[in-house]
Amino acid sequence: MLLPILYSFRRCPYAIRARLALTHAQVPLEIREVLLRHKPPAMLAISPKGTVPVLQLPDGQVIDESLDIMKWALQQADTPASHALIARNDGPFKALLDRYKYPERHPGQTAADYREQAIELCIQDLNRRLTDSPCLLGNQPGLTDMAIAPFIRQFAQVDADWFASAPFPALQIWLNRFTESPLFISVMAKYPAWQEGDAPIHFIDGPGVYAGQRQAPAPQAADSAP
Ligand SMILES: N[C@@H](CCC(=O)N[C@@H](CS)C(=O)NCC(=O)O)C(=O)O
Repeated sequence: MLLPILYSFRRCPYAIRARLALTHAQVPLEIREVLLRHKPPAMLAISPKGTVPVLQLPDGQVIDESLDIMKWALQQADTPASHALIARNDGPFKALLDRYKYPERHPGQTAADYREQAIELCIQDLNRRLTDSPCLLGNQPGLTDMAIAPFIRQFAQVDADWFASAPFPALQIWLNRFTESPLFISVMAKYPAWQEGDAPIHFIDGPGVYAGQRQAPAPQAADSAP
């Protein structure tokens, strides 16, 4: 059976959210782990912009934006509320996150300055929303939580001690619940980089999240995805 193929990079927050949605929806697929410094020609041939994730469907259709992959997997359009939160995350918050992670690439302000701006823009508001309900748009985690959580995880990891003692209890609980969930743990399994001619690795192999080849995820070190 021809399966969709997902070009992915384990630590990339965009690829993480695509894998979350595909796994949540139990879409059987083949996963190809990509080294960003050696992108496979097969991937560049179908998506010359060269970002991961890229999903290639058996009919040849290519979806190369993580949010579009999520919407395809969940067969769901985002609501206006969800759209606003995700746009803020992917736009100005991601820009501040990059500055907070790599202040040396953005001289002029300190990491603490960038962190403060991220708090005012986004972190405070997410914490307030999560004080009102356990997930961003209600009681159940959905597209919005899956789209945003990988980026808040990176924000928390920049200075884990600081984050653990920061005054955002509802956000901390939400993030812990997310990173400890079987869904998140399953999508963080490690795979060797894919090379042309490799036997397919079935990421989701029929019903059930835990495919045969899946290795137990390694303990998390601080990630430094781009
Ligand atoms: N808007 C894209 C962004 C994807 C993206 O920027 N992915 C990064 C990895 S986290 C990437 O592939 N960068 C290309 C590179 O580093 O060469 C999406 O949502 O899918």
